[in-house]
Amino acid sequence: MRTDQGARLRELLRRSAAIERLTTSSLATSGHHAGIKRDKLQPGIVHLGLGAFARAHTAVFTEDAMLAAGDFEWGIIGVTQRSSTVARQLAPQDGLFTVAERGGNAAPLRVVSSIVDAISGRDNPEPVVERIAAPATKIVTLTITEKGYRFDPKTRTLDLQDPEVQADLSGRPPRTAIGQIVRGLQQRPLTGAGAITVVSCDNLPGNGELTGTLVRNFAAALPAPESEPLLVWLAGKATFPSTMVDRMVPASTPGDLAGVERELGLRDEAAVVAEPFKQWVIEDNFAAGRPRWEDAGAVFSTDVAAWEAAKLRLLNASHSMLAYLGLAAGKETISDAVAVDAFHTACRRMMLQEALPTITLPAGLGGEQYCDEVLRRFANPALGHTTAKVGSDGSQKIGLRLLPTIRGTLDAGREPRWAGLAIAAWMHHVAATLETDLNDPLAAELNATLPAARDADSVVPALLGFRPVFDQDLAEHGGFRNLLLHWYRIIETNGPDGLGNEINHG
Ligand code: CS2
Repeated sequence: MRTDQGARLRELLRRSAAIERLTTSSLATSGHHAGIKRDKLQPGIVHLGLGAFARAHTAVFTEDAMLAAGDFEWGIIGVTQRSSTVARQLAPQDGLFTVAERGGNAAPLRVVSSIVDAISGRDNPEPVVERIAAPATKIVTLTITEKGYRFDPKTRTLDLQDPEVQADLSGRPPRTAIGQIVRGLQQRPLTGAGAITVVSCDNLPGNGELTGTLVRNFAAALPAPESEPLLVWLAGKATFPSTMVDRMVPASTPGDLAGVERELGLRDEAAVVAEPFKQWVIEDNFAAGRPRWEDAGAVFSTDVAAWEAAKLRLLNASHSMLAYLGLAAGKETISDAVAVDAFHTACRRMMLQEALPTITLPAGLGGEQYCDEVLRRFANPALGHTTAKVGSDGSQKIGLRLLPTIRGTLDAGREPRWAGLAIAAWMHHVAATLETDLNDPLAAELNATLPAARDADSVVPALLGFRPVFDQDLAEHGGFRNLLLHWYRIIETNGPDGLGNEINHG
């Protein structure tokens, strides 16, 4: 047995020593090819937040747009935020990486070539500021996740008490995304650079308007001699269109990288896997030109707010719901969770009976059809999207995804039975997960809020008092509290089967 393992390990080492790393030159001899030749590509976009989503979505749309239009001035300078890993992975690969689609109708594997440079924003903030200030840069795009904005969701303003924001305001090389943007924009009049567009691609309602507000909040908090000219410049030279982005992109696993290696014949440390579906709805408000993303399938719309509300309250809300129900039932992936009939039913009812009545759908979006499509996408067994990943950062997500539906349903005099189940499942996840294991930027605060006892009567009122998520009105709503207690008790005492029975009984 041990000899077998040793032989396998030696074989693996032999093969990985022989396998070349993905680079422009190794790719040229591999039989595969990248879309755009490196010497043609000029940088035009700085992208903050170079996670798997950005690589499988924004970088792909931008490469397709450049190829379709033959306009190669929109190369992307990617900036990693909290960790430098992706910058380190892409550097020896000339910025090249693979996108492997998983599921029915998957396209063949492709190597994406729209990233011209990758910088670690944490370790090298000055070059990030320089790149944003550079005349060649016409657009800054962002996928920094909800927590990256460092804002107060109730007032939708920058959290000026956040120590990182304060440190950036005090003049250190900026490490927050908003700080990097503002310090870069502040330099643009000095570098002779003109107008610029800042495009948020995160799951936040009114993400463009919000980003504009946060940028102005940061600028206004600088000393007057700096803030006054900057605010005038921003008003005339910067736009902040809203967008709705959609593609399910799990974190790549060692198995994913090995699969890509087998198919590509080269080692790609930055490969990403994604579902075949992708969508981008963008408000057409660009101050200094843009790629022809419409040639790559993006839709320009004057109704992005409606698209975003539909996506957040239908797709993202049920994604979170499945994550927490799945975690309570020991399901590792979203596809395993949605395969539980009762969970599928609960999700569908939450969308159809509760979320849909609270939103005005954009023209061209059929409500029921969209919900069924979303459930089908969740069921993709090849994706491996983990409940742990989707369930991370709950304190940042549930207020945006589930609470508008709950408030709307309560205001209409009805019980938000299914959205309430999702909140109870989140509470259960928080209470059942020790602070060190809870993947949430407010893990310490949540833990401090929890009483020692973990029963429904202790946990539900305590977490309802957690003000970063629930406002006082909702926390004091007796019907809502009883609903959470009801579901929490069932999750806690009846286990997954009991929960399934209760859901099936309506
Ligand atoms: C997910 C999203 O992790 C999560 O919170 O709900 O990342 C989701 O996969 C995307 O928004 C799909 O477009």
